[in-house]
Amino acid sequence: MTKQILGSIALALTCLTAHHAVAKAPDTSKEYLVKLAPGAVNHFSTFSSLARTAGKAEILVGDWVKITDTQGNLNVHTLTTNNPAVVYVQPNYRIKLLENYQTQDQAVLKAISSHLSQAPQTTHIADNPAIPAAPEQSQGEDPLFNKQWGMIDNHVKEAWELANTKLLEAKPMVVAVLDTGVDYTHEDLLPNMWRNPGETGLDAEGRNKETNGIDDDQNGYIDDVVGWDFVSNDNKPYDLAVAPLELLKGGGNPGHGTHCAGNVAAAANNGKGIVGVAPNAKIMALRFISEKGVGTTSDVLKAIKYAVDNGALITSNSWGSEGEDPADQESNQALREMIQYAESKGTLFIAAAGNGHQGVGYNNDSDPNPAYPASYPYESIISVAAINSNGQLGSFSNWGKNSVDVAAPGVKVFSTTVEGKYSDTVIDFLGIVAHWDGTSMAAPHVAGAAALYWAHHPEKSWQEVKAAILQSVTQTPALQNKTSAGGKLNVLGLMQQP
Ligand SMILES: [Ca+2]
Ligand SMILES: [Ca+2]
Ligand SMILES: [Ca+2]
Repeated sequence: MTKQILGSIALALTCLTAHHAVAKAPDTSKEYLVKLAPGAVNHFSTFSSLARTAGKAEILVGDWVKITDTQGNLNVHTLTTNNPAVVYVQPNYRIKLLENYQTQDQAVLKAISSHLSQAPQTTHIADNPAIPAAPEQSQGEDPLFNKQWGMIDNHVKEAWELANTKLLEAKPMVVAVLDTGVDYTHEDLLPNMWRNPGETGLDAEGRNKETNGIDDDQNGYIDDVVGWDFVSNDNKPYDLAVAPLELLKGGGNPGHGTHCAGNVAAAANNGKGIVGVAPNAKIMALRFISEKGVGTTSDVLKAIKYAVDNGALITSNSWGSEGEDPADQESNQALREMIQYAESKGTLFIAAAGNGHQGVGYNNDSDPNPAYPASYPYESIISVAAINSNGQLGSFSNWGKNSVDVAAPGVKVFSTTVEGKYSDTVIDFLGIVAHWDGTSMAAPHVAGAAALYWAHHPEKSWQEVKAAILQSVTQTPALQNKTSAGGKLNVLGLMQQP
């Protein structure tokens, strides 16, 4: 069997395996997101009449409600005509991971079956572990730093030197990683997990707020210490992953969120593992994509709202909205409004530019073929393409002179992986090798860079932070007509900006 890089053919696989994915993923075909007139959410008669027609109604965020058609007789028309308070109706669009490692190669599938019958693979799915206490600070070189070509290329250590004294005193920036969850027990991530100040310490009766079963900060979430799991609706946003063979057979989550989180803010100089671009930042773990690699718009709305309302000024978004109609400017109106809400609160939205266009050929130019959410026309979005260690665009990476802003390391990226490990390889099995390749890997580098610079310049606005990132890029011919900034992320250059 010839070796192949599966990451680069993920696009074709997505296309071929669409019907399998539908069978395994949550069925959102009977779900609608409905926007009501201002205040109508609080009118019991409006809401109960909607619930009566539909079967099930859930208040989401703002004026948006999720309607589940349990009786099978609803459509956009019936929802709007029978309810004068309804302003807008849309599908509950599915959200997916940008990378897919599922194969349709019959020879490979046969080899997997044979292997599984001899040595059954357990998946990594386990009960969510408890959230450990924040550890004592340890010191020492990070032994795996030399495997992080992206950090070396960006001269992150020299960049930290420029800011050292000031950064030690700076208030840590909170970066929300909206993804499959994070292995918050990982030795190199645990020290930099966000600890919700409203849910730590002791309550009036001397109990630990982290575990007292009370929503101490009254934000609507009980004991939300490091973030929230919007899939299971609990306080343990652990990154449930599937084993490599299961990935090849059925797709799913390879531990995506944990890999992304490491490049944002893995602990530095702690004698362990790797470093993130912003080792002074804190990671807020918001899980809305399940172990199947799929999530919903309704859950990401709640996750973005949580991030913004609980102190994250930067969100890292390595995911795509599926099935939107580029010709319809309002297609996923609910998601658009939530990103505008985040912008109105002064938040930067860092988005992976996307890997190819959902199986439609190999035209990766996002200008004529927008990929969402990266291509939405909001200023607070920074859309990120992926480059390899030679500064060339990854063959899978989207680009766009007007619609993609900057490129960052996204081919064979080394980072933290689930169960306390580190790797640049997702699958190395039966002669098949797939590395951690993707614009998903590139976006967290930019999220980390934004956090590092912003902590150094807390007086700056999101507009100024974005401008500094784009102005400081290393210009290269390869990226000249492929990104609006014409170059690749340059963390050292960014920290030299005023
Ligand atoms: Ca709470
Ligand atoms: Ca509590
Ligand atoms: Ca480390």
